[in-house]
Amino acid sequence: MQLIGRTMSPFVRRVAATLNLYGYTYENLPFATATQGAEISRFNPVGRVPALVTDSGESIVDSAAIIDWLDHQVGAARALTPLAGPERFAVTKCLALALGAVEKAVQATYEKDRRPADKVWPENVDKLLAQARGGFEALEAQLTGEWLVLGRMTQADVTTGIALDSAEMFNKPAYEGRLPKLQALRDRLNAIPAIGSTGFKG
Ligand SMILES: N[C@@H](CCC(=O)N[C@@H](CS)C(=O)NCC(=O)O)C(=O)O
Repeated sequence: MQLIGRTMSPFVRRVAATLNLYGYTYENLPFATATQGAEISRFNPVGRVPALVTDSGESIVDSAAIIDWLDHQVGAARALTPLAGPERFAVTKCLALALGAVEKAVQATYEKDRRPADKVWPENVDKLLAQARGGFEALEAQLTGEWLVLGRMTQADVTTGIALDSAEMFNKPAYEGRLPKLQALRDRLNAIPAIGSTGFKG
């Protein structure tokens, strides 16, 4: 399989970590969204990462669709998101918050760094960061035990840890002193080689 995109993207990274946790080997094609849009569009007509090219040559786009496909490949006993029932909803509820928060964190970075200086709208950067913090703070409030839900590591934990890593990589001061429990969870997750090894290294 081929994973398209750099693990600097939290969406790519959560797919990379999930592939590792499920024991798949894959080739990473680390195309950059800012400079290699044409290459990325060969795999995803929407021009975004990640895309996953399966062994049969099919390209699946969007981290949620890719991870759902992988979950069904490994089956209910190993899937990090339960395939059905109330347990699935418990995980997808957290995923919506984590993905929403990190989408806002990414948008804040695009707003700041991808526009000509005179076209940056600082109030919008602040709004986007406040939205990102809102999502992470809701997850912080929910974390009362070792894991977010179901008393075991699920995709909710994997994605939340990766989302927080990315948000802090983009803008550490924005989250300082607000998320101690999530930061501890993230550190424990990064100690798992399948997850920690996917961290962006430049
Ligand atoms: N919902 C998508 C979001 C993917 C996404 O926004 N990827 C960003 C990289 S972090 C991207 O490709 N941005 C380039 C663009 O939108 O032009 C997913 O989960 O895969």
